[in-house]
Amino acid sequence: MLRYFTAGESHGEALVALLCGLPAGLKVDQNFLDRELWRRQQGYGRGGRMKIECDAAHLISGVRHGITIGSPIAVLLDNRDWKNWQESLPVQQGDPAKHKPVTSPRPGHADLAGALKYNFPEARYVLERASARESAARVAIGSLAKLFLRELGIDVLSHVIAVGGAWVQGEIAWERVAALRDQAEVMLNCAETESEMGMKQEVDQALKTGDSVGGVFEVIAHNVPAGLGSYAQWDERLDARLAGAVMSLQAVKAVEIGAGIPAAASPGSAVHDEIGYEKSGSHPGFTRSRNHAGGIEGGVSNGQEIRLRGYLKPISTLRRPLQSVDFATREPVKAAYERSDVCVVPAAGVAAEAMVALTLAGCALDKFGGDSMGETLRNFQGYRHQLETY
Ligand code: EPS
Repeated sequence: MLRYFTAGESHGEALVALLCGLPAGLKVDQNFLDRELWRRQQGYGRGGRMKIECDAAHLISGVRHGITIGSPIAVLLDNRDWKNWQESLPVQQGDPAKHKPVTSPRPGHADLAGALKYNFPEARYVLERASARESAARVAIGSLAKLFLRELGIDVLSHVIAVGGAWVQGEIAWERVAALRDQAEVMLNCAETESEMGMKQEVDQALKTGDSVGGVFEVIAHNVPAGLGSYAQWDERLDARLAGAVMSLQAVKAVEIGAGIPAAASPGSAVHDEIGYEKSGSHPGFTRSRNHAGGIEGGVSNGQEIRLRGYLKPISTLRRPLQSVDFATREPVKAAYERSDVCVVPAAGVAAEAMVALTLAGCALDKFGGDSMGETLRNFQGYRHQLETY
């Protein structure tokens, strides 16, 4: 069973992630981990914080001599910004005059709900943990899940299909999304140049007006075999597990699998993916006319590409703040403003890749088991053989 946790506050000393259940003997490529962390930090519309941070995964347990050893993996990510917060957010009591309370909650942020829940008089502690900074820790362990999935031939990537009102039209093929992975500079991680320029204009407009802008990313899991997940019990359904995993990311307000949203308004004949069979050729097997199901039917992967989309609300910290109330006086005031991002859709896509990879790795380990990679791969090959000779 694959289990994971994260800890850490946005302006604390470090983020920590703990991943338990990866088999022993998986090669760990440090450069890959750090590249994934770099990818999450990119994108047009990020704020000043990304000029401070330069995320790197410090593996402190569970990996020796470049391979996993079956024990829990702990990863540490330093917050470079910590040096600017040591006096205002010390672990010990410190000097209360130097604390930085957040005195008016931002609509859309966790500020008010969190303060009410934990009975805090202001929102500092709430936003420190609710912050999307935490997603860096998920990317660190998600990249380990990706390395595991690679051994099974599975690859997971994202691309941006909308920022504000600027949308990509039609489906983007896997190869075009894969080509984005190695880009040296990331604008909006969009595979279509013209749409990306439209997206950039949406961000520019938000920058100019002191506003923020959301959008949609798509995550594709390529080469997933049929049979991950199960319809046998509600919490074993792959679509439910993926939707929950991606929805858990900061600012995601909706998750769509395949053509989920338009399908609701279409007749069944226009939605379901007709089944064929290819008898000849090097890969005989079942075929599909299209992939409206997004690679999942009945909560089980069906052998098609898994495609899911995350819908991101605009960032809730606004330079031109909305109306709020002062925590202490209850008088109307503008919501708090601290340095912030204006658009984070590409970064959220990378974090969603991590959540999809962790979910698929968990499902694969549920199915194939194994304490060592040799054992897992042997079981996996046996299952592949079963599929190929079905
Ligand atoms: C965030 C606010 C900003 C973002 C942060 C998420 O940080 P700061 O308050 O330090 O300017 O940059 O995201 C990250 C630090 C990150 O690594 O993604 C928030 O309030 O959610």
